[in-house]
Amino acid sequence: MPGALRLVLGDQLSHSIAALRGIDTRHDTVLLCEVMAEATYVRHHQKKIAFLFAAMRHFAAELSAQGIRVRYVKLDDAANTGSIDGEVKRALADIHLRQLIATEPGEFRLKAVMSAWQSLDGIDCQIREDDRFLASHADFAQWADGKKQLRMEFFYREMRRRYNILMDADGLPEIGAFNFDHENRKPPPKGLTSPPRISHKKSQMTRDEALIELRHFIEKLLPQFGTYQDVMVAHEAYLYHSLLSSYLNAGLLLPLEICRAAEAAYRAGLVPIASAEGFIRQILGWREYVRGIYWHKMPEYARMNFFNARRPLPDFYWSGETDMFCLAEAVRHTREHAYSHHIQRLMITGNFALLAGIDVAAVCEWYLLVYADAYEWVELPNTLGMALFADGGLMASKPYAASGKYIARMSNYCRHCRYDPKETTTEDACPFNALYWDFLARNEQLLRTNQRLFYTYATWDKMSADSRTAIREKAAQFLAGYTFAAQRQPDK
Ligand code: FAD
Ligand code: DLZ
Ligand code: SF4
Repeated sequence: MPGALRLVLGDQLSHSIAALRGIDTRHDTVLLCEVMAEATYVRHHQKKIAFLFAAMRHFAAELSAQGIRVRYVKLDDAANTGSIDGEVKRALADIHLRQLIATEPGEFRLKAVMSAWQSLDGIDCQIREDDRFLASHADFAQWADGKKQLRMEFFYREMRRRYNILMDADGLPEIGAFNFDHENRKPPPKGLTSPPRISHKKSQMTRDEALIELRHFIEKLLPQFGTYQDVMVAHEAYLYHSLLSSYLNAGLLLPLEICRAAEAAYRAGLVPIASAEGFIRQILGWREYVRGIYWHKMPEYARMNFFNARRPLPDFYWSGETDMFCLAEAVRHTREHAYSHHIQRLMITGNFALLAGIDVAAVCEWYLLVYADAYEWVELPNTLGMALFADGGLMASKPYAASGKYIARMSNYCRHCRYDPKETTTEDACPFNALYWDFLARNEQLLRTNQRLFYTYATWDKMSADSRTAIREKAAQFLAGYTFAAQRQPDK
């Protein structure tokens, strides 16, 4: 039969997706399939699966409404083979199609499966590049090749120039600087709460609703985004964050339209430069950068473990049952909303795992499992590279290791905690303090030569031998007192 089978994966729900381009509505069929293999390769959070399946069904309905023939396979369809590979082959055979058009996958594990379609007997298969991303694999490789160290800031500057975002008429960065990060590190003022926000039921998500959330964010929250970007407040899960990552990663919103909307709000005088720039940097900079690193370095990247961290994941990552208020709070938000904001992911759960030397693969699996926006291409570099420094500094110039003093400065958590962030070795001392120094001492051979840690090691050197011993004993005592579960996962 003439016509092509056009595959749309669960995270490719964009009407402009490459696989749909040039569609012949008389002869082509679009395939979307809910399959067990994707739903179970890790035990995704229930909210993620509910959101994605609902979004897939709405997307299929939108295509049908445009007169496009859609083959939608539900998870419980009797003939469902349980995998994308199986469903593609079953559809090609059922409809007698000889052409297959797909968009490359986001995750590495599907690459080989999809490449094999190119050798299917009698099938003309095209795997198209996913051009929703703003840096192609070739762009990233060209930028990265020959560089000893990769730094997001330089990549981001190129992206700003290439897309002419927040640049002035002379081709220079708006207001004379590419980066206003120094204005985004303020501690939380007393009484800061999350502003009211529109939140659609994830089970009813469509692009139209995602656009309403985007507009609400740009108008009401973006003006303060920069100021409160790095703060953490007890009982406030969202603060001024956009909550757009799930929609963006599934394809309901596109990165460039979000950046342009933020830029337009700045140009209209509605949003200060530090907020617009800080927000755009996350999407045009960090998001593209981590995706570039992932595809540039996989599959070796997933096996890296610079510090040889092997300690099992503590039980409290699942239960939230710990006296450390910051960790209990981050896990509570994660369990309730399948969300926690960036600084909680990096400086609370990530920082603790780094300091305590938790097994890299176990931590990466936890992040992939608990968040609604989790896809390996974005989760892995953020966890393995940024939070755990397990790539030895490819992504970050020094480990994001911090003591309780940082958490006390950037949050009000410590006021709710039984521990004291000013103490290091006393009975009620904050565990992060001894763990911080213990981490630096334990990994001295690997880290002392890092120029950015020069003053940190100088401080350690100035401590008396007795103090150093007491700190290391405190850390050992703390770690020995915790239950470390071997890969326990939450009951769902
Ligand atoms: P906002 O704070 O409003 O930021 C706006 C947007 O910028 C986000 O929606 C996101 O698309 C993008 N962004 C911000 N920071 C990053 C970043 N570091 N990398 C890539 N994109 C970024 N993000 C995911 O989308 N999926 C993940 O699985 C994921 N895992 C992470 C694991 C760790 C250990 C860390 C430290 C970060 C992780 N991030 C992940 C990045 C970031 O934490 C989330 O994108 C963000 O918290 C999503 O919430 P938001 O939409 O409210 O973000
Ligand atoms: C995450 C996910 C889940 C849970 N289920 C499906 C599914 O049933 N069908 C599908 O096409 N995609 C699903 N996805 C998203 C895929 O895992 C994602 O498309 C691949 O990881 C490629 O990036
Ligand atoms: Fe976390 Fe330490 Fe503060 Fe308690 S005192 S909330 S453990 S940083």
